[in-house]
Amino acid sequence: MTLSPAALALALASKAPFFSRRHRPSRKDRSMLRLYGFSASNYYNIVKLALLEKGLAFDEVLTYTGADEHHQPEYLEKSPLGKVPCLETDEGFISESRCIIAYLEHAYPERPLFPASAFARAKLLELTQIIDLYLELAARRLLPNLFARTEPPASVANDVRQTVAKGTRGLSRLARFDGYLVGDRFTAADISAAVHLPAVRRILRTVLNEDPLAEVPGLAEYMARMEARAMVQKIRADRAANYPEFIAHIQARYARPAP
Ligand SMILES: N[C@@H](CCC(=O)N[C@@H](CS)C(=O)NCC(=O)O)C(=O)O
Repeated sequence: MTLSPAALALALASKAPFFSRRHRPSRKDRSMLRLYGFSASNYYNIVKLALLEKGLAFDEVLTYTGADEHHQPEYLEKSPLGKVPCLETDEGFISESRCIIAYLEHAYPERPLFPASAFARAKLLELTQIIDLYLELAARRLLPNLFARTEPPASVANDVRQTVAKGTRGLSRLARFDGYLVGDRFTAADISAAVHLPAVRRILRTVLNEDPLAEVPGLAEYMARMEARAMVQKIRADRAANYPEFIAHIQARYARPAP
């Protein structure tokens, strides 16, 4: 990398608002949807995969993390915690991936991502919540170590290990891996698994050299079926293309000043 971190941060910051990619499936648009974030982010990809699987037209607005009072403060008007993803609709902005998916499901009921029955829907949410809270959020604690290639403190490593072990047991009890995770068609549960589980495994393998999810019977075959889906392949390709720029952003935005 030849640019200084400060120059890079500036380049990325000034590029973000103008960079926009358009997805226009054949169906006529009813409204404008713009997705803010970046393709290396798994939470961004939860919403992106939902939009793609539902066949909705949307624009992507490249936006990185790290917004605060001094850096891209206008983004906080869209996403109050400065997190990605954020969806712009005709009525305003929504952050938090689950809330965005809930909105999409109500506003665009065609190609549903949730089962019809209230109970089945709640069971699906129970499963995605286990993936979010006990697998993804736990593994995420090791991201600083992944990026900095450092060892986590033993207490953090142990906490993560225990939470992921608990989440893995819960996932095994609740999900079926012989078809789709819930019911007999692709749902938001499959989106959660297809996007978050590879991220969790990558983080744990790289930082702790462990992969508890590898021991879940049927998961490998299930993941292979998910990987074969055209829209999953699209988010994988977009993630790979965005990853180097995302890493440059991390280095520029979060690098500690020299002591
Ligand atoms: N609960 C949020 C999590 C989103 C999230 O953590 N996104 C990451 C990128 S993958 C982010 O914006 N991190 C920056 C931050 O937390 O300030 C959601 O479901 O959308």
